[in-house]
Amino acid sequence: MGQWEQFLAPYKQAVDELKVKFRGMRGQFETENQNSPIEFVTGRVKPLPSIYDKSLEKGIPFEPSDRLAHELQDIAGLRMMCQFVDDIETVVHLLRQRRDLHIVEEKDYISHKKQSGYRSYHVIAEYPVQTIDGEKKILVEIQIRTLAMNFWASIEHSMNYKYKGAFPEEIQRRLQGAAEAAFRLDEEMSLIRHEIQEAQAYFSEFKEAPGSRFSSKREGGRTDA
Ligand code: 0O2
Ligand code: 0O2
Repeated sequence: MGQWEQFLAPYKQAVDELKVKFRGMRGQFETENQNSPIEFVTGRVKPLPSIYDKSLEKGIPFEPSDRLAHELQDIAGLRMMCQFVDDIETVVHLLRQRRDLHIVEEKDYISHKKQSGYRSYHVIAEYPVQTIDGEKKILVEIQIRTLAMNFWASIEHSMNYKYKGAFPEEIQRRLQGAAEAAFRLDEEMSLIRHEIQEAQAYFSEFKEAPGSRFSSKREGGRTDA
């Protein structure tokens, strides 16, 4: 096994384990018929070219090392997407209570958005991975954000690839405007949160009822087959 492969193996294991655990949290809310603050969870191990870019940026030698593991906090990355801004605090609270990880830092880019317009809540945690050589503690970065924040970040991230961070002024201005529009969308949705959740509960109950077939109001709201 190559040196990098060996170095990254516990990160892969951590991402795989935490995806199952965090998706399990959502499942538990569903089983208990509660609105889940978690909409969906993704995760990835940072690809080597991105590790290379970031180590160059931070002036760290590009080689598997303790220094790299300590200074690149997002080699293992998880994302938890929420419907509403308030859910983010709920999710962070749930993470703080967990005994299988230890939070070492929190970065609130929601109250303090980045200059780009980026909003998200980051939790850096130490997570113990059990390996055949014993326990290995590694850092994981958990990004918690709304669907609207995620939409904006994904678009901006791909634009970054094209412009390599050097956006033309007009694009930068529009992206900042779009970030504010996304935030206003979050605020508007929060105002009707109760109605949205009632409708979602009704929809899933209706959809799952034996023998029922969902049909829209436009079709007369018929439920018979
Ligand atoms: P791109 O273009 O680089 O974004 P599965 O567990 O099988 O359901 P899968 O396919 O293994 O799912 O991966 P998952 O969990 O759906 O998410 C992978 C994608 O999410 C990756 O996209 C990452 O970009 C993104 N991602 C998820 N979590 C993080 C995170 O914490 N940090 C960062 N930076 N990215 C994250 P791709 O496929 O690599 O494409
Ligand atoms: P990728 O491709 O997603 O992995 P620090 O050392 O704390 O000063 P660092 O390590 O850059 O700075 O951490 P920071 O700023 O908390 O951001 C880490 C990750 O947050 C980034 O990882 C992105 O995933 C996301 N992020 C931060 N700022 C932005 C932004 O302006 N736009 C978008 N789309 N995402 C952002 P990477 O390694 O940059 O990228």
